[in-house]
Amino acid sequence: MNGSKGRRARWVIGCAVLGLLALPMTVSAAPATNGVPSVCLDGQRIDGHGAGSFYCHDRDYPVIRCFRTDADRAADENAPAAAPEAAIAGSAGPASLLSPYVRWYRDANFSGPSFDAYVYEANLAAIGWDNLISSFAPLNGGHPLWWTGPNRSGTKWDWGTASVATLGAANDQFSSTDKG
Ligand SMILES: [Ca+2]
Repeated sequence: MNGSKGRRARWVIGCAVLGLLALPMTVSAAPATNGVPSVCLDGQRIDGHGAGSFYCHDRDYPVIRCFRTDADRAADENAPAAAPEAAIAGSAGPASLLSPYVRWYRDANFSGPSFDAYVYEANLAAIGWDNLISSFAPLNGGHPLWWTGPNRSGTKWDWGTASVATLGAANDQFSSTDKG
């Protein structure tokens, strides 16, 4: 089994997704630059500014994986295949072993497109989520912190480990988030 995983790791690079064999692998051959997120939808790289319309996760940061349904995202997050890929990209490989600390939503009451965050997101604009978040639910006992500016700047918001269905004055204001 180890040999099989090794072969996968060599060609699963960038946005490529196992199982979508019809995709031309050259499309996503360029690995993500460390620290600059690359956003993928169904295995194809897209403009990151559109990611707020989909169901995404950053487990393989700086590769942001997006899907058209929550179910497709869940299937990807539950699949082990991406772990060696993160190591190849020279990125936060250990993050693949972690769990998400929060799911945030575009709309109030935990509805609309959403994002499962595993890592510090210093600039939500880079992943298409600047000033969009309207509700959130901590995951795995997580304690998300929020800022109205990028890089933990501006006003800080902290609800502890509570889920928050409506953000009041903080609605559509967040530009960075991290674990508390
Ligand atoms: Ca919103």
